[in-house]
Amino acid sequence: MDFLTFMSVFLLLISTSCYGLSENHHGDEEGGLLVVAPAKQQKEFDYFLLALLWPGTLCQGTNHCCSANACCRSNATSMFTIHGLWVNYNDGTWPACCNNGSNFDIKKITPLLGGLQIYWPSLSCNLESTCDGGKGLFWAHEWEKHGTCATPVIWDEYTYFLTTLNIYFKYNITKILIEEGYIPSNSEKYPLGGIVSAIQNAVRATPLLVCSDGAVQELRLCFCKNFEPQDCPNNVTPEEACPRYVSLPEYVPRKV
Ligand code: U2P
Repeated sequence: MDFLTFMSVFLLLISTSCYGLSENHHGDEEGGLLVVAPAKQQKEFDYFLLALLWPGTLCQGTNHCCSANACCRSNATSMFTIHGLWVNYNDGTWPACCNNGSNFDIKKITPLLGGLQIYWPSLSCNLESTCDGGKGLFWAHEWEKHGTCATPVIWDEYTYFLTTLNIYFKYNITKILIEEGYIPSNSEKYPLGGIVSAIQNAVRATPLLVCSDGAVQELRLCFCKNFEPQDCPNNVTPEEACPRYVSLPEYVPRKV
């Protein structure tokens, strides 16, 4: 699909109201967080979730370097990077690996690779699991696990990555926080409520933050199927929950 065709589909989708498209289709979840089922049995998802990573926190755990690992880049990555565009059910579960015939093919996203390397890098040297039980790139994991379940809104790999980049650029969370005085720092702590309010004001929806040892590790934005922002359900586990005051560590390039 070329860019103009994509934008036409995108604009068509955003002209439809959020709630008109968001029906609750689930009903046979199994109580766990992960529901994996063959495509034919898969219920349609309820909402999108854009998961962003904070390298300043995640890269603190880096103990091995390689060229694929953005934690090892010499220029500081002082911005949220993309984890993935996920599709969830309203009850906190999500579908995964919905189309085994749709294995990741890097050739399909050639025009996007420059942007993906900067804004959607791997923060690890390890390969990730793929839906056929193998190992592959971070992008392969995200497309196969989450992207293949985004039908009927997103049907193909190129549109999955382009849509994710578009939403990421539209809601520039790093810029929103810096403008409100939430500057990456290895000494400051910030009120969680202040960070949430800054994003609510800019995006008009409530994000969800995930922490590790009191440091912001991930920030999630939720969207209706027409990509209008919606509040994220507060369904993080107690281990992932953020304290009332959080840190936003500065990225320190690794030398390992
Ligand atoms: O939170 C741990 C991992 O579970 C998957 N996850 C979490 C929340 C959610 O709403 N949807 C979802 O898929 C993510 O798995 P990954 O994409 O990393 O394999 C998340 O990292």
